[in-house]
Amino acid sequence: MVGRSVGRSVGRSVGRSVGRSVGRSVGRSVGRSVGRSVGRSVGRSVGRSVGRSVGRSVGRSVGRSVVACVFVFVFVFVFVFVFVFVFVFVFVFVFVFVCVYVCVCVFQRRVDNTTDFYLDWKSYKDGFGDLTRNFWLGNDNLHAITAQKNYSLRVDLADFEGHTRFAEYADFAVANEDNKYRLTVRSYSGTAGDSLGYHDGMAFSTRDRDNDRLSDVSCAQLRKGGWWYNGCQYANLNGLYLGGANTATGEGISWFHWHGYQYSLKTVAMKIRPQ
Ligand SMILES: [Ca+2]
Repeated sequence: MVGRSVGRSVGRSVGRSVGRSVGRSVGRSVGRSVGRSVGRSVGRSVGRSVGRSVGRSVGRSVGRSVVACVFVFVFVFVFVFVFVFVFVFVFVFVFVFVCVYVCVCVFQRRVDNTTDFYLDWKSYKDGFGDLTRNFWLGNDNLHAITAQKNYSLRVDLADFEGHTRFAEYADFAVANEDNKYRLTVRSYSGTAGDSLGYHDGMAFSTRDRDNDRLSDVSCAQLRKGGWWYNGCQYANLNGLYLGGANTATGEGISWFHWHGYQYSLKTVAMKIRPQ
């Protein structure tokens, strides 16, 4: 009896102990496995969801920023373009209007060497420079103005020794581009001598358009200007700014009947007045 009782007691004790141990072990193992699996699954799901959400949000934000930048850039560009266009248009319109209907119009001026006048046909066609200093108003503008009515021309010259001279021509006109901006300049009077009359009837020439009377050379290239060259010139008011006496014969801003070919004048202004 005692043996059975002890055997049962030991058996139960051992069985419980083993059962608990095995149960705990299996429970932990299964728990960990299930926990990891569920954790991974939930983690992936939540990660994807959060990633998509953040990605969309960031994408939308960046997209909006890019669109805003492009919009601002286009707006500023259009604004600046329109502003400059309107400003230039109004300025030139007022200038030409004043020239045609009001008073004296300066269409060429030289005061220093800061502006290059050895330019091409297109530059002389459209005009260039700074209207407050050195400039050429443009051959199209010159034609548009002088085609309205009769104009006279006055040329004011100054040298580096403080002397001034002038030349006036009662008739002055410039033809259109189809006629190569041909010059009409007649009826001289003044103190500088008639150096421009030699150019009456001449077409305009530039470094890239040779319309002078010499077949073997380009006077514009030879004399470094844009002008109504004949064969070649007595006046070269769009020549190089060489600052007084020089050895570059005829390349400077020269007026032959006052200082000859080897003197580049200090200041020059060409003006027209409606008659
Ligand atoms: Ca030629």
